[in-house]
Amino acid sequence: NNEQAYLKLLRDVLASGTKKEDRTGTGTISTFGYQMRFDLREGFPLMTTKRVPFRLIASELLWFIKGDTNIRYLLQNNNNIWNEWAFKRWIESSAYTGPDMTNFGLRSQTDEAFNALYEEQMEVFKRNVLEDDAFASAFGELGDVYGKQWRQWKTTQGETIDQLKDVIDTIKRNPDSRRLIVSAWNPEDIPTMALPPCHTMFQFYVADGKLSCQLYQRSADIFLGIPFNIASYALLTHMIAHECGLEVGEFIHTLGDAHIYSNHIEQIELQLSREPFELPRLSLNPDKKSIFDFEVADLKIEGYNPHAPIKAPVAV
Ligand code: UFP
Repeated sequence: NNEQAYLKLLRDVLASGTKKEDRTGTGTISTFGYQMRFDLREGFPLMTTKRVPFRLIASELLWFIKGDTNIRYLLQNNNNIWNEWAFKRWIESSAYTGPDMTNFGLRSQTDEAFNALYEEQMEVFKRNVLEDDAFASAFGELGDVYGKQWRQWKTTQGETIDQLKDVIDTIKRNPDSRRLIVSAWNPEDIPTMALPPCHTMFQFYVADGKLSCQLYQRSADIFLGIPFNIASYALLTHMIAHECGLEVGEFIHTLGDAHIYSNHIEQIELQLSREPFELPRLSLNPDKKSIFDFEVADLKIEGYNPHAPIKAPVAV
């Protein structure tokens, strides 16, 4: 089934990846250039060899689709996946007066006393973003990340381009187009992003009444990031197919620097020792016609009975 493509990626990079240092100081095993194909009609590619939290994937995708770049919406949906990136900007700013949080990602994993301090500061940070409007606009903001580029790409003429709406309109009007592209990679805006986009650009393709999507991802944390990214783009493809009256085709995932962090190896061995179960199905609220109207409750996963979750430290 579809999950095998991902399990093969884990095995391939473990077997033939090269040791490579990285920005976070963690160390990786890495390969360059890799492709997986998922036939979306076979089931929804939410991995079953470890539990992957669909709720977080759904709220993050809706946040992108809204064009939102502030973590407040995510926190309101009890979604903490972007916190570290915003937190980093706060502790590096002159407004921060708490204890030294330099290099918190690595230190919180090895130093228990530091970790307690870090968790306390993170709680303060989250509370401020949720409750204080001025703080939220200053430090909940991640800069010109995905939502901004998808929905409000700045032009040199001082206007904005809604790439997502435009691509959906073109799929409806001219499905044979070979220009069905959304790009999040905006070189001018990279310096003002908390994290330069990992999922860099995607293209749609319509044939035989089916909508396919290919994503180019420049950098891929194979254990923690990729299962999220696969489910997220599979969900986006389903939602756009739903709006355009098309069936779903394939999701094709093309990776640039595909890496396994050195502190994820044991977790991967555990995952590879497990047998995959049947993939779940996605159900979209049929009363919602436009992807811009969907809310978290309109996106449901059915028949998801995975193995237990596997925890691993995230490299920041
Ligand atoms: N990463 C992903 N998927 C994502 C995301 C981040 O795999 O959706 F936002 C990982 C890739 C890499 C790190 O390990 O986050 C980003 O670091 P860098 O910018 O140095 O590539």
